[in-house]
Amino acid sequence: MSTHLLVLAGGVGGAKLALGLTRLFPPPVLTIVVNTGDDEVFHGLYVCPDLDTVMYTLAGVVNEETGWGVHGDTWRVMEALDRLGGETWFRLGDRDLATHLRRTELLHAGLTLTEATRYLCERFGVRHTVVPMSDDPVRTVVETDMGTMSFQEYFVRHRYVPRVQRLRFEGAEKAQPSPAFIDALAQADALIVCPSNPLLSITPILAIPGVRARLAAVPGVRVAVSPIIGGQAVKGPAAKLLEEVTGEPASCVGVARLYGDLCTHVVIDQQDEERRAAVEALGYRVTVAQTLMTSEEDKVALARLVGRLCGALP
Ligand code: FO1
Repeated sequence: MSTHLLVLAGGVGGAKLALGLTRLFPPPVLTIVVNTGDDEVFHGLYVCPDLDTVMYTLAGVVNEETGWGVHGDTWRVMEALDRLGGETWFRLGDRDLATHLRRTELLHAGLTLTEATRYLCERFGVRHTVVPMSDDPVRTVVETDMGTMSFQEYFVRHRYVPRVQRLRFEGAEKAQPSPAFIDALAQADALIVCPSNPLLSITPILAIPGVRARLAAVPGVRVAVSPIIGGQAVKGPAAKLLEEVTGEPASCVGVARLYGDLCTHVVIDQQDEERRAAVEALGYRVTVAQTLMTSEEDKVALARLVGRLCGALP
């Protein structure tokens, strides 16, 4: 039986599987490591979209419609800012702003991002370990046919319309994994790569020196859930981006190829049954399942399947 599961997550898809896992495993079993390449400073505030998406989802306060931000949030600050001629293309809700204010205060007081995240999670009643991939700044920079831009400019301001030529993870070469990530790399009996955008959410984590090799050395099962279903992304630019960067039509086969030696198992959706043999040909054990997570039961069901594959559940 596995006792420690290392979970890699990015935005909305990652948060959903993470929620399912937290329903099945007590806090000491899981370390949820989250991408911080999307982080950006807005209005002087330190915003961590993926960490917050996971935290809000586990706390049960996420806006289910968007997958990010706080349920029932209001926009009075954005409205006022707009009247004052401030930049409002990145929409920060009033309650969400409190998170960024507090995080920024804590960081200015000298806490690391790991410590600030632990503090915020405690305040939101999240008992499981949610940690940034690194306490050092790593920024995803997107080189496109419309110029080089920050991740959020590409994703939100330009609605991922620009054609991506290359992704860079600035600062990654000097970054260290966060302390809890280092511990989990040493202790984990299995690895779970959530159905997050492989290029935007998982590759930044893998870009930290030594991480990819140490993940590939996690004993036992290392399972990735494909976020591409029937050639399409459930949400966001994953399919478009995979096509632009790899030059191939997006599919679970492309996702599996990208993960290479990182994983031993891949979970693909039942709509992709016909691609099973192609993924197996890459050397993976393949499980076909319903991977679309709409209800809480779906999230728990997928988490149970992944937990069983890892040998952590009977
Ligand atoms: N996504 C949008 O499409 N538009 C927004 O205005 C926006 C604001 C925002 C504010 C806080 C936050 O934590 C996330 C926010 N997101 C927004 C989502 C964010 O861009 C993405 O979730 C990730 O960075 C991709 O994983």
